[in-house]
Amino acid sequence: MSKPAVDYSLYLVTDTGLNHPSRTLVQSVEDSILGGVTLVQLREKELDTEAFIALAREVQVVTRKHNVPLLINDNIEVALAIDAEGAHVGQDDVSCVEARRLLGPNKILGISTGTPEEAKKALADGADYIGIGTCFMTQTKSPKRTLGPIGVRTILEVIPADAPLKTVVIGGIKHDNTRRVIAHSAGSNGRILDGIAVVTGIVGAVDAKLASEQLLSEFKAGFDMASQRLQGKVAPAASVEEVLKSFPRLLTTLREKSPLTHHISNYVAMNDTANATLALGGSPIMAPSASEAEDLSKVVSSVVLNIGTLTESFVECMLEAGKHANAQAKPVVLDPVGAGATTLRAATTRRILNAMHVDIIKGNAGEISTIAGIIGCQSESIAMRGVDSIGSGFTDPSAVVRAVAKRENCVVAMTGVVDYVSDGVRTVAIENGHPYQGRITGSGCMIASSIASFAAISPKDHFAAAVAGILALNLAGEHAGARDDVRGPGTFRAAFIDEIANLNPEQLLTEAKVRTVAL
Ligand code: 3NM
Ligand code: MG
Repeated sequence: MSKPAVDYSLYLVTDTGLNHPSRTLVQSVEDSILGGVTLVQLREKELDTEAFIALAREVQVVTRKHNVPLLINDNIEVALAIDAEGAHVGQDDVSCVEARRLLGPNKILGISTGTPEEAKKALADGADYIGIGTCFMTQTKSPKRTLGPIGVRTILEVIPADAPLKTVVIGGIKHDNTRRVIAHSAGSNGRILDGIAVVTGIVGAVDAKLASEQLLSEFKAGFDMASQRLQGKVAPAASVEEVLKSFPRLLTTLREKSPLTHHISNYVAMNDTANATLALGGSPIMAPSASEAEDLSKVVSSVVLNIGTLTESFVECMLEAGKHANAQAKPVVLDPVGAGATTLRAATTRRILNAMHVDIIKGNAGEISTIAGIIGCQSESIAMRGVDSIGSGFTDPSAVVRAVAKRENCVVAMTGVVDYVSDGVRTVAIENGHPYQGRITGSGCMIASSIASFAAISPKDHFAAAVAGILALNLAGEHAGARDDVRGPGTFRAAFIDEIANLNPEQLLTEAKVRTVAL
């Protein structure tokens, strides 16, 4: 008998201890298959071989009836005794090579992997698939570190696109994170996960059939998103010229609609960001409590996550606000203040990027550089960033923002003497602004707020929102800096707020020094 063809899309991994008390494990397996499970692994860490074989035979009746392959966790003896379709081994179990020798060439063999090295080894050792994990914290396992979609992507990227090895993700996979995990983990080498492996989300569900249906449909949706993106099949965007022409109208609309932006801001800049938002024509709500994030997500039009003056409760609120904003399709702007300064800030930035879709990232060169490192964005100009360099510190700043935007599938704005914005396809440099902006605290945070107000008005084109948001404040900075009554940073700060309020929408067109940066 030759090796069976396997569909890895929805892979049920069992756990008697987590099985819903309303039914037997065998019933859970059958219900889940009726709901779309394509592959089953019997994982029983507590049973001796004899009891394991007895249970496996019961489960096998169901899997054979529905023609779904059954794999046995860890215990090759059991797999051989019942003539299962294959086995799954962990890094600490029998080796992949030994398992293959025992099983022979025609059985399915999978191995758990948590690092790129383990994945490469699995490929060399003749595994059919790898289980990549742990993706998220889960009660089923308590790893020291979770991968998140970013970590999963790093592993997918070491497997050649044409290698026969299949991949599934495991650990905390639920219907509400599946789509994002699949879409976000897709590698630049064209690798997309072949499936999701789920324990609690199925066996612990009240209705295992319904849970499986939802998981499978979310997997397919995520897979479609990933393949369209990798094939470059995204809706054509407006040209930079068209975007610029839309700015006066955007500011007018912003002032008419006065969109509400949820700010999880820092203590230093909170008052300035609230005032800048008001002066621009928007409406700020400063709300750092996780408990109100869901309610707010229904009424606000955009969200700013600012990691300055970071505390655990801010982090909790940001994760909650981001999750609900994603669910409500409200744009999320991340301001990773000092992301590289401490381990906590870098880890938090990684957590945020793993936990939600960020629509726009706005940071200075150092912060964007840290993010490039977190997401594994290799670029020569990132490596070349040195202490004695000038300006942004990057030899080619536009290449950096483009690379990060492309990899994160979002808009990236890098502020500095010259600001750069890219959505991975369109890239511009903005040469407006005033040196005093760099001499008051919170001016970058105010730009993030401005971008978020514009994003609320331009929900379909976040690139336009980011450019308009930066431009508006830079023009206000120029106007304030030129005023006779401005003698230094203190008077500038007040004048800056005035000039944001005084902006004439047409000035966004007539005074803009925005140039397209060609590839
Ligand atoms: N293996 P749930 S995580 C069995 O990281 C297993 O290799 C993992 O359970 C790995 O779907 C895991 O309930 C448990 O989160 C997954
Ligand atoms: Mg495992």
